[in-house]
Amino acid sequence: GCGSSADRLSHLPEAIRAKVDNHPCFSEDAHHHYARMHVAVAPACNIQCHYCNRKYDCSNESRPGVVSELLTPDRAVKKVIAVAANIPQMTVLGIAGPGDPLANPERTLETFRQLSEKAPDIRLCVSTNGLALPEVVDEICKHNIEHVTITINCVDPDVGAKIYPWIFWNNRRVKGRKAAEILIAQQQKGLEMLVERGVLVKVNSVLIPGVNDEHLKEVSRAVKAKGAFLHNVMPLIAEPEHGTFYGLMGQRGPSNEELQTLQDACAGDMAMMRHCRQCRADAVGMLGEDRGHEFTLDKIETME
Ligand code: CLF
Ligand code: SF4
Repeated sequence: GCGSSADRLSHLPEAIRAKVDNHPCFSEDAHHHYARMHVAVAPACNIQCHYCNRKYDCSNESRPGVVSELLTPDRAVKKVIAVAANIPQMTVLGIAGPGDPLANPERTLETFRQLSEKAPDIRLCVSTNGLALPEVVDEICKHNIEHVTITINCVDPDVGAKIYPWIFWNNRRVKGRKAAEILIAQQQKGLEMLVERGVLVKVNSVLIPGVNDEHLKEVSRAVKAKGAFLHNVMPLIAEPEHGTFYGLMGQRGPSNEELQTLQDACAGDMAMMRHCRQCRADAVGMLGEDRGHEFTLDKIETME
């Protein structure tokens, strides 16, 4: 139903409500009052999505065609502390790229480690394609990360083979259906491990018309059954300047209507996220707002 925002959260257990009531992505209501920021510390990726253009930010969470400025963990921490001092609504720090945060475990985990010490009030959040997730779950929990997003575009390797040409796995490149099989297994395992440890998991799915549109209902059912908290179906953004869908020339993105119809079809007991803004990997501010230009490193130096 469409009750007030308080009603939307009121069915949740208190412990979960406390984790989402100021997280702008995990609670639709919170995004009117609270801000997030991202630091772009993670350049590498361990898979290839057909919809990715490596010159830009990871399209699993980001608007394609955007290049974020890469920071070292030390500089990123400096930036977070400066932004927190200037934007009191900033409650969440996310790492979402520009590549896959968990394909850069030293850089990502070092940033979290420092922040959990120096800024313990800021909630930490990370998004990933899931391939490296199972092996870092315990480390993630150690740094008090309560929110994780996994991009899951399929649970069927035949569909996956149309989305992922290859993955990098155990020091070699694996292609085709086999690659999709490994990726899917890792994503599902990571999801289970996080749920077991009480981490709230959001699943992002990129809606690719003609490739996984019909299949996403099954994805939604599967991740809900495993305990995902929220499902965020995002449109593939196919822009000419971003290059064509690498494996399928002329691939289009969905219309607003197609996106909404699918979101409605997926909506069951698990909440659907409908307020995602496909942020850049260095976004700062309320969702849909980007104040990153106010906090470039040279400006931060002069604030100190
Ligand atoms: Fe960032 Fe993502 Fe955490 Fe939010 S964004 S890592 S969950 S703090 Fe939010 Fe931006 Fe959509 Fe992501 S609106 S792209 S869902
Ligand atoms: Fe690109 Fe992100 Fe896919 Fe990696 S996970 S290939 S960065 S879209």
